[in-house]
Amino acid sequence: MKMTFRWYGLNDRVKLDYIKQIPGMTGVVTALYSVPVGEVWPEEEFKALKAEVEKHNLECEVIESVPVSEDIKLGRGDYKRHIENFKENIRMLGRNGVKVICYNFMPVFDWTRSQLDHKLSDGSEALVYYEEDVAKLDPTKLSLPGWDSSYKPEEVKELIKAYQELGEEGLWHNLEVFLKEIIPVAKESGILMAIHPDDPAWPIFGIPRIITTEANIDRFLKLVDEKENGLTLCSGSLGTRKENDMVKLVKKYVAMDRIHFAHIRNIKLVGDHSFEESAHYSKCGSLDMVGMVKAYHDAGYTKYIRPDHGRMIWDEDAKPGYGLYDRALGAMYITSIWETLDYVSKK
Ligand SMILES: [Mn+2]
Repeated sequence: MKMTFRWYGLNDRVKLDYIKQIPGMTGVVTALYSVPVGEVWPEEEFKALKAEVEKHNLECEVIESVPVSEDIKLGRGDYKRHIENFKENIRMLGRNGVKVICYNFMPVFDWTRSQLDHKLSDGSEALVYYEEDVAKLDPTKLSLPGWDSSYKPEEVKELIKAYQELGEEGLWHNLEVFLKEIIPVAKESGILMAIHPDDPAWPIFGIPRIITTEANIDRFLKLVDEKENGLTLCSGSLGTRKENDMVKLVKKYVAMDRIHFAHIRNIKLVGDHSFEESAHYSKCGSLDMVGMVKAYHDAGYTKYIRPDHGRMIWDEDAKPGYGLYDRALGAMYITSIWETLDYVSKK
């Protein structure tokens, strides 16, 4: 496996110099954040970003994310032009040594939480999702870090209505249209596409979400049954549903060679539709972290892993979920499990 770290570019408070100091780190996962959703990424700008990463002896082989426009997900307006632009981005990234592109197909709202600075019992702050608090939120006024914040409340209202009318099957249809266009281009470009599951893994605010369960992932993989149509298996997203047995899912999809990127993090389930993000260590949450890492290790996984969100610890002031300290601890935890498994399997 290759251990990587999400990096938000030159404006990220977490510097490449710091990331390089985490033992075992091979690369960063990044994107061009200046380009509006649906548009073509300027090649020169990407080359400059990659050169900056490589100057720090880190690789730039995974993009998270190339965003998919609402028009593509809704199959309306500019969707055809946006799909062509998405293909251009795949070709450009392939030309520049990228191996994996992460994306998601979540309508309107990216990852959603009810609070970003919930104090855990050890004094650290974590992102949490409490069902009863989410029910009280006004989705038209909601904004979380990493979301596309360019929408006005009336636009969000209109989008929510459009998705409610589209429904789950309509969303599946538009995903299939998108995949049938882009996967052949990914194949030609040497790129593995890796869809990120919906976070949390259930519909919110009455709009559909589909990359949520084992049955739905099976359906997704069959829409275009090619290796290039793969997964970013995110344990903290799929793991929000108790019935998603993460160790089983890793074993199954890694054996099919469809996991191109792994997000490994822990969460503590505190209700059927409520959870708290926790430290990576198994005992801090509900997921079997060693079981998951072992499933990758047993399969001889050579692709990309990153620790996912971290808590805010040691008075760090950073983007919620994306500070340096706790994610570095997460990376070291996973790397240490991996080394131990290497060691015992050679005995
Ligand atoms: Mn994730």
